[in-house]
Amino acid sequence: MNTLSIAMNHNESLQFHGSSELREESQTTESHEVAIAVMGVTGVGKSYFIREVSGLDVTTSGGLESCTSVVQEYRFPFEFANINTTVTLVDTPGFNDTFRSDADILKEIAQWMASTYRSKISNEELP
Ligand SMILES: Nc1nc2c(ncn2[C@@H]2O[C@H](COP(=O)(O)OP(=O)(O)O)[C@@H](O)[C@H]2O)c(=O)[nH]1
Ligand SMILES: [Mg+2]
Repeated sequence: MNTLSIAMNHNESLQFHGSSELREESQTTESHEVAIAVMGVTGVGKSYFIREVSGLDVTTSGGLESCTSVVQEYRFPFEFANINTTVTLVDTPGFNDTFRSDADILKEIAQWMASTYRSKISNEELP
């Protein structure tokens, strides 16, 4: 699975982070799974963005109090350049959270990445 992250901020700009490996792999292999972590401070519009892009039922907050308290995956089919892909947008607890520290949130995101990577390895080892 390819991984990418999107960092959102209140200036309505999106920063995309991905390795060159991602770009090369996308062009040369049959890898049709992409996971994108969406990160940013609480209230910036992460859940709203995921709902608009995926068309899935994603709960957004009414204000600055956060409502995404754990990492959540939203998986949907997406056609890109005539290739059918499956995209997983990962809604992450916002930094500057009402109830949790940034370090705690970063730890949870890292744990999600590690477990996803481990499950990818074990899937590939299956016959
Ligand atoms: N009109 C409009 N409202 C937005 C947009 N992005 C976020 N919002 C609103 O801003 C509030 C916070 O958004 P949310 O996605 O819950 O923020 P999150 O904490 O980053 O997940 C919600 O009430 C959203 O409806 C946008 O692009 N347009
Ligand atoms: Mg949210």
